[in-house]
This record gives sequence, structure tokens and C-alpha cells, in this order.
Amino acid sequence: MTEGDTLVLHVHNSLNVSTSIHAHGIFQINTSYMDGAAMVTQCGIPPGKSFTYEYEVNQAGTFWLHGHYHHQNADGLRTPLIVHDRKQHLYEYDGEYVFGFEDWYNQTYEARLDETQDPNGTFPPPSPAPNALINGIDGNVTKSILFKSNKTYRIRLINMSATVWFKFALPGHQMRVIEADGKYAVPLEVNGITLGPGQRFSVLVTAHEDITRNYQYLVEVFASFFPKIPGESPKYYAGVVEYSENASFVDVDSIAILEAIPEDKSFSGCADVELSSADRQPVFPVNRSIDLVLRGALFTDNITRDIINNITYTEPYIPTLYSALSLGSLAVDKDLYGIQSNAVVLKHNEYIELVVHNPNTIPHPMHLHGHAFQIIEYGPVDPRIVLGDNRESLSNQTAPIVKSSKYPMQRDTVVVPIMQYVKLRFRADNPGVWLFHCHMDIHFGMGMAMTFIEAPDVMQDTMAIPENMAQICVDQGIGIFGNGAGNTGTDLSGLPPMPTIKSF
Ligand SMILES: [Cu+2]
Repeated sequence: MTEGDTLVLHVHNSLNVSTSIHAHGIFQINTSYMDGAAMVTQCGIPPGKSFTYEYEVNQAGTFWLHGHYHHQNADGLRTPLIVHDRKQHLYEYDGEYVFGFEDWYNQTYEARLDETQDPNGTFPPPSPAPNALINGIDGNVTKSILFKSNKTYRIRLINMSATVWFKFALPGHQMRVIEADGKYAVPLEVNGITLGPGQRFSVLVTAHEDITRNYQYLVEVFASFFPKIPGESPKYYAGVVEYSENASFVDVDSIAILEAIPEDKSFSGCADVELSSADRQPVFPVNRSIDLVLRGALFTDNITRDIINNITYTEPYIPTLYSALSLGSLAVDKDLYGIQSNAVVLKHNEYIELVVHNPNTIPHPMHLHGHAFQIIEYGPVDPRIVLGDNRESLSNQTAPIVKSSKYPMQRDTVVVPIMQYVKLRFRADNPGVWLFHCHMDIHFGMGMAMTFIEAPDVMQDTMAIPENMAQICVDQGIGIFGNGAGNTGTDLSGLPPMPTIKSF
């Protein structure tokens, strides 16, 4: 589609479970209710029913659509969403290719989550590394991309996976990064790209004049927390960059090239913190700084869950947006969304800083709905913020502090590296209810999520839920008014008791 167009998305649910569709990276200005996050901004569309999403898209860049009801993304309900510039192109190119990267498991998401949270099982369960799909097909039978002499191509890379990271390289060619997550960057030359779950990049590549040789594009699928098993993890894939049909290949050591691309964004290679935003938006001031600590914990029922600031997210009884719109002046009270919604209420146009701490041995790709945030700084986890089991290792780790350029890159999904923090800033200028969650679907399912209730007073003045949307809830006996327990006022009776943390 083209920037400024209205996207009309007819969804007919032929599954045997409910569904909803989220446009990842689209801000939904004035249309928070179209964001597609089940029980946050809408009720799930039940089996056999249809719903038509309709919203204006006033952004250009590389996005994707995916299921946002019980993590259907992980089972394949996902597809790229490309929005072309309407006005003058900031960067000129002659053609483009899209690479949608996915992971493929032999088990459903639900089966994998059940295994992970089995109170009688081992944690974590032995996780077989997935296979990669590239543009919907087996990564071993990729299609060629065609290059014409001296033409410039925009290559859009989208990590739509549930769990894994992808690397991409185009040996023999120079790649310039011009976009991350729907925001243009000042061009940066790189040898390769690493994408965490949910992330996107665009690179510009100019073809050689000589068309007598063909090349390869290289893809690696990996996760730093998967044990390295030759042939299993990481897995390597390659496709043809074709200049002419029967030309000979330029030989390269593909594994060495992929291995040289850093896994960790905060050091070198294409580090988002090293990119500069093309819109030259300076560093935002801070009205309010919020520390968020990501962790896993064992609960007293012997189930392992994920937490942000000691709360594991579970869905409320009515969509959180519907609470914000119907609670009147009480809507500023975060507790009324239910403790398990892990809500934070933001004031209209406040400048917010999130300091996201990851004192774990797994990186977390954190995604914010409704906004892009500036990437301000990476650094080592602060032991004063994070105490407990990892204290020993905290004193040993040495990640440097890396600060953004004068014009920080903005994106909507950031990988918080192992034993590090990342500082993010955004302006609360988009009234609505926005999820902030880990984009590894298993972690999301385990509760690593929270909700920002942004300017409920403004929402109440400017926003109304379309009648056919509210009807989806009503038809299923789900309330559309009141607090997170579905009651009026401050009565939260009926919410299930919060599980208790046993140990970290
Ligand atoms: Cu995670």
C-alpha cells in the first residue's frame, strides 16, 4: 500500500479458535481500537465470524501483519505489510525485494508453551531448533533474486519468527542500511544484518556493471540460547543473486561470512544505537523515567512464568481499552485495570523514558505498540536495580555503555541483550492502550507483557469503539464497560488471585 491509504482488512475466521490481526509497527493514531491485540484493544473474533479492520496508514516503511490472539503468530498467521512513500522518495531505488523470515516447528505453539510451563517437567524443556521459512517456503529451496547491471535495489528484511534471530548477508556487494522498523536512517554501510523477532531493516544495494558472474545471498537462523549442534543450530541457507541465467558463481566461505556478523546489536555491525534517524529528531527530554526489570520466576504452583517488575501478565476480563473509555475519572487509577494487566497510566504528551533491564541469560526483543521509541543507550545491568540470584554474575560482566548519536534511531522493537539494559524514550502523544511485550511468543505467553494506558482523559473525549466491534464482545458474553474485573467503579472482586513468586 501507499502512505496515506486506508487499509481495509476483511478478516474471516475459519479457524476453530478466536483470532485478531495486529499491524506490527503501525501507530493507529486515533484508532487504538484497531490495534488487534486481543483483550487489550478488542475481543477475539470467534470461529466462523468476520470482522473488517479499517484504518489510515500515515507511515511508510516495512511492517507486518500477524495474529495477536493467543500467539497465533507463532503458528504461521503472519505476512509482510509494505507501505511505499507517497511523497518524494528520500532514497532512490529501481526495484525491491522482500524477505519474510519465519521459524517452523514440528509442534504447535500451545504444545510448546505447555511443555515450558509443565510443573512436572524440566525447565527449560529441550527445545529442538526450528527450520527457517523464507517468504513462506522451505529455506532450502529459496527463489533467486534478479539483479540488472548498475541498478539499485531496496531489500526489505522482516523477522516474523516466534523465537529466533536471523542474519542476512550479500557477499560481493555493499549494503547500506536505510530503514529500521519503519523509520528512515542516515545510510550506514554494513557487511551484514542481524534481526531479532519482530524487527525489520531495509538495505540499499547497487548491482555490479559486470553481469557475467552470479552471487549468493546468505541467511543464518540462530538463537544465542540454543546449544550449538552442527547441522541443527545454527542453520544456514543460501539463495541466488542472478545477473544472468548461466553465469558462474563467485565462490565465498559463506559460514565464515555469517559468523563474522555480530549476534549482539550493542557492539558492532548494524547496531541500532549507532544509526542516526533521517528525520534529525534530537534526543527527547524526560518528564518521567520508568525502570522495567524483565525476569523469569518460579511460582508457588511450580509453574515458571515471566515477569516485568514482579508481575506476570494475564488477560483481564474486558479489553483494557474498553475499561479506559468507560471508567470516567477513575481511568487514571492503574489498579483498576487489574493488577495482572500490569498497567501504567501515562499523561498526554509526557516524555517517557523506559530503562529496560535484562538480568538474564536470554535476550528479549521488546515491542511497543502505538509508538516508535528512540534508542538512547545500552549498558551493563545495574546491580542496585537487580538483586538476587544473578548478583554474582553481575559483578563479572563488562558490557560497555554505548550512547546514541545526536539524532537517535527510532524503532518499535529492541533487543535487550543478556545482562544489559537499554534506555528508550518516546512522547506519549498517541492516546490509546498499548501493549509492551517480549516478541518471543513463548515469553509473551509466559507473561512478559504490560500495558500503557495513554491519556485516558483524551481518549474519552476523542475515541469511540465502533458498534460492530463492541458487538464481538457482547456476542461472546464479554463485558464492554467497567474495570478489569468487568465490574463498575473500584470493585475488583472476581479477578483470579495473583500467583505468588517462590524464587527467581
Ligand atoms: Cu523474551
